[in-house]
Amino acid sequence: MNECLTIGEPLVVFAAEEADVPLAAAKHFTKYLAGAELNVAVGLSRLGHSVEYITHLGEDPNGIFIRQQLTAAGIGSDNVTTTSRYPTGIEFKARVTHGDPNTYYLRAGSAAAHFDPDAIDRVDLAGVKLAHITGIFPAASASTLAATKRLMKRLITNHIMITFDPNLRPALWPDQQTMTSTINELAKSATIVLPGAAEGKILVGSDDPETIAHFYLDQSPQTQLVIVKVGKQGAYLLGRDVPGQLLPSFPAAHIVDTVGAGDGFALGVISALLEGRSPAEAASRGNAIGALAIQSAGDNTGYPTRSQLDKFMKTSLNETG
Ligand code: KDG
Repeated sequence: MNECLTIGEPLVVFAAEEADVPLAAAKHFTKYLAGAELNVAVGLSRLGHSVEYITHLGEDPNGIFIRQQLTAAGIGSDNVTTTSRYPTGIEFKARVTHGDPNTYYLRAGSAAAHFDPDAIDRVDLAGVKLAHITGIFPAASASTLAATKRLMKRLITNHIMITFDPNLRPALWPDQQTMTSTINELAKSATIVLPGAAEGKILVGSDDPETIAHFYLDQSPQTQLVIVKVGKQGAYLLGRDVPGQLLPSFPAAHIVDTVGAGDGFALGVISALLEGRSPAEAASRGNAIGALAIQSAGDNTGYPTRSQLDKFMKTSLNETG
């Protein structure tokens, strides 16, 4: 089995070429692979880590595209099942020169949303060191929520580290209260929680990083570390044995597209931890990959190779002293 595992809904994203026009007016699109957890898997594999992806794909051209991309990226797909009954999810993404782009999804009732929770019992966990879970997959349907809970239970029983990114998608939840209580409940099973400060405002009632970190550490003995993404300021880190500290962000030469930055952050944290780095080094690498992610149009196309990462971190740290 691979050293890392993740479960999620893969998407084909059509990213508009024309900048600063509404999606309705865009005529030219480039096709990319997307999906928060899959973005992390793509980045881990690019950095030389072995990773397994669990999902359910439609037997349609988009499902075929995703499978080809998984193979090309070297991601383990023994736990990728298919169905001819439901379609693979699709996302359309606008292009903007400032801020976050509008997105439009065709994912309700997708193949991934019909993931069978019983499939979790067949996942081989031997050798898995870390599993990455986000709040997107459990939002897709009752069965994906059940599957996520079942997987987290198995991971805890097998003493496997869990990183959890709330990745709030309000449109996928029936209401904000359900979203908040379910996400916070899932976070209780995580070893490391990776919320954004703006998400903290919704989930915890405060965007103060220290308050958010204390909330997640206090609510569960399972949680050892919280790293709060604080946008341009970087990331705030607090753990049971780790004093609170703010790790500064890395400069981005230019911003092309902000989507995928949060997954890039998770990728940096996870890859560094798998390599035995300290929590502070992990958060710093998260900041670095977040900065690289926003310099590229695809959701995961900006994630670095090992040499690109080393060069970027060295150059940026030298520049900032
Ligand atoms: O975090 C990036 C993701 O938002 C993107 O790749 C698509 O999974 C996706 C989603 O739900 O938005």
